[in-house]
Amino acid sequence: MKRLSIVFLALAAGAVSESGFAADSAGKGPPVAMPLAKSDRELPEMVLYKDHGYNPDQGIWVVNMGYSFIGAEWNDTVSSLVVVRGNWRVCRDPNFANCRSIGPGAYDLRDWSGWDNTISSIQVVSY
Ligand SMILES: [Ca+2]
Repeated sequence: MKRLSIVFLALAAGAVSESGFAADSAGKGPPVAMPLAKSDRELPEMVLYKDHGYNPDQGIWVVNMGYSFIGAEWNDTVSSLVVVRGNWRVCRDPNFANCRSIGPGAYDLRDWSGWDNTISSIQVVSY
């Protein structure tokens, strides 16, 4: 009974989601399944920026997993990104629709016609 109360209080406080994952204050969707990391390997990593030119001033988010929806705080706001590790899909619509595949590198979305401030979902493809 005591343990149940603690879980209930944690849920009520928003400290954990019902699935047991730590809740994200930005209200992003649940993590999407991806290959498990081997112990001798680092996780895939992508860094999202709201500004062009990898400027962290207006927002920076380091991600290590996919999201079928990147959340209201980040939806349609990404203007540049850096893939540190892994091959990813970045998508203009939620649920991985209208995507392009990218590998490690730095990308200013002004260079992709019509992509600035459109990304809504991201997915790790391989790493
Ligand atoms: Ca979008």
